[in-house]
Amino acid sequence: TQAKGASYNYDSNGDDWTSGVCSTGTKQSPINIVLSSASVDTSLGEFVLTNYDDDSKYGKIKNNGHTIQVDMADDTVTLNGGGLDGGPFILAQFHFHWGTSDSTGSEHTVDGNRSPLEIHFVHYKQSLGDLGTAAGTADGLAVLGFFFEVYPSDNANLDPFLDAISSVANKDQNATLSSPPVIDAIFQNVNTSLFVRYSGGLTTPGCNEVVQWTVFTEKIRISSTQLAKIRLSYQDTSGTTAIGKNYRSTQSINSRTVKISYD
Ligand code: SG4
Ligand code: ZN
Repeated sequence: TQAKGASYNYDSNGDDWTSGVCSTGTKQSPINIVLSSASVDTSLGEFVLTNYDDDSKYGKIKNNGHTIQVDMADDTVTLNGGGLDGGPFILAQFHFHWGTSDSTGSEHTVDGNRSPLEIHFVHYKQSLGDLGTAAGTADGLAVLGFFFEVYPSDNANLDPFLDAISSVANKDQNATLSSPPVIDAIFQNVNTSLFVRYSGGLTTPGCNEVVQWTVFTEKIRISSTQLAKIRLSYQDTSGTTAIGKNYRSTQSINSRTVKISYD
């Protein structure tokens, strides 16, 4: 069983929040992805991404005290293919996970290595009607995860978005996105044919085991200076305490198989 709506705090050690808040199931997320143990599946196929590049589809950017999130303005940005079960899926929002320094931050790790930043695009199965219903249904959600990597120079494509983040530094602040979001920077830099797939859950309470996870192996470049701007995001309305870290510790793989789309 899964408790819902409990408050949580990433600043503590261990499993990040009060015991009992999350499911204690066997398909929790995130995980450490061991590439050499992944099972090659060249039949997963290409993703079909519709309307991701339409800036008018992106709604407000907000600080919810746990992360920076952008909600979609409507339900017309969709994801299909890529070996996902039961598509199409509708993009609901995207958000970020980071840490207190460049050597930490992502939720998933690859061969034990943690990236400084991970972005999650949360989609729900169209046939289930809405995010809430899908979050209570097996395989109801599809989340796409992308890693960032530190690069010596700025990724200028990210600047408008980073400016928007700075305008929602405190909890409950929100703003209208006046410029293209990170989408261009991502899809110009990452080959979406190269990914891993596993069955897992939400990484925050109640950690529902309803997610078809996709994690891309190519990374998006970001400078250390740019990363520092994201860390100026606060968990309170007065801007006193930084969010700090907002990634969950990696969970046991148990008997799950991780598929990889390429040799
Ligand atoms: C973040 O806390 C988001 O703000 C949540 O979105 C999201 O929950 C949660 O992460 C878990 O998502 O891709 N990391 S994750 O597994 O999307 C949902 C909210 O709107 C249900 C609360
Ligand atoms: Zn997330």
